[in-house]
Amino acid sequence: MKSFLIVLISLSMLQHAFCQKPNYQPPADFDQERSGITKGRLDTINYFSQTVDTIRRGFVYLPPAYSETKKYPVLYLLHGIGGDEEEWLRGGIPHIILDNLYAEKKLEPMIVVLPNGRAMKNDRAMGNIMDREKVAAFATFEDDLLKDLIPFIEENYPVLTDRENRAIAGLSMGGGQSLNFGLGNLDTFAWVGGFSSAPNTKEPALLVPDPKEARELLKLLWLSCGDEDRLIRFSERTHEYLVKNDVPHIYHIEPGSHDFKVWKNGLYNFSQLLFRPVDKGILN
Ligand code: FER
Repeated sequence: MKSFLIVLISLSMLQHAFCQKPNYQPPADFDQERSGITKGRLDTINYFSQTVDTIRRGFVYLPPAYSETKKYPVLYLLHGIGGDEEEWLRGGIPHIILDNLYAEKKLEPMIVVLPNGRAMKNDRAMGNIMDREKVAAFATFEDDLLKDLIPFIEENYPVLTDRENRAIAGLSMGGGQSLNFGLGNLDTFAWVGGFSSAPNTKEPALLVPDPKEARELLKLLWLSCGDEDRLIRFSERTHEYLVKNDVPHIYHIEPGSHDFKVWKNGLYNFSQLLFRPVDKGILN
């Protein structure tokens, strides 16, 4: 009887160990618009940027059952080099993915901000998007975000303003920005996600100069990429450094290239982890 119990307990522990790592596979209909569910609301915002000295446009997605008498955590969600503040809405349909997650009660209510990450007067994704000046504007966005956009959101929406209630994530160029700005400002962000992060990602030792601080302050650091993405080494080298320096994170490589299939899946999975206790068993 005793050995039977020991076998039973060992088996359940083994199963527990194997079950902890999710496979991050979304259900087939995760991005299909559903009828009969309560939808969130999409606002257009226009905020004055001292950094760029102009009025800048963005979007805010409010959760279903949004109430001004509550206070919400905030996710800043950033686009890529070929996009602007509309890129996620056009290709990544975060409003639909998140509406569906809310309907299934799989998401902490949060406000999602979709800014334009090319912080310059003409921030349209036109002409040569690889122009030095335009690429540099993605770095300038750090100041716009911290000094102009975040204060605007905090003045105009009912949001929680501590670091543990602020997340940043993005795709490609926006993934690099999220890693650079998130890890570079741990007093502001506790949740950081990079989907297929681009060459603008700082090299690991500059990105995480103080692994102990990162270990202590980060709630969650998520890195994902498609296995056929030509930019995979920017995620890979970051992951290797984090492993070597013992900074817990999620490193998820999935079949795919540099496209919205991977980014939508990144949002689907990363968003569900936000603003709630993280099971240490899923971390690298
Ligand atoms: C580069 C290749 C790709 C680069 C940026 C990207 C700044 C960004 C891609 C994207 O955002 O989709 O050499 O340099």
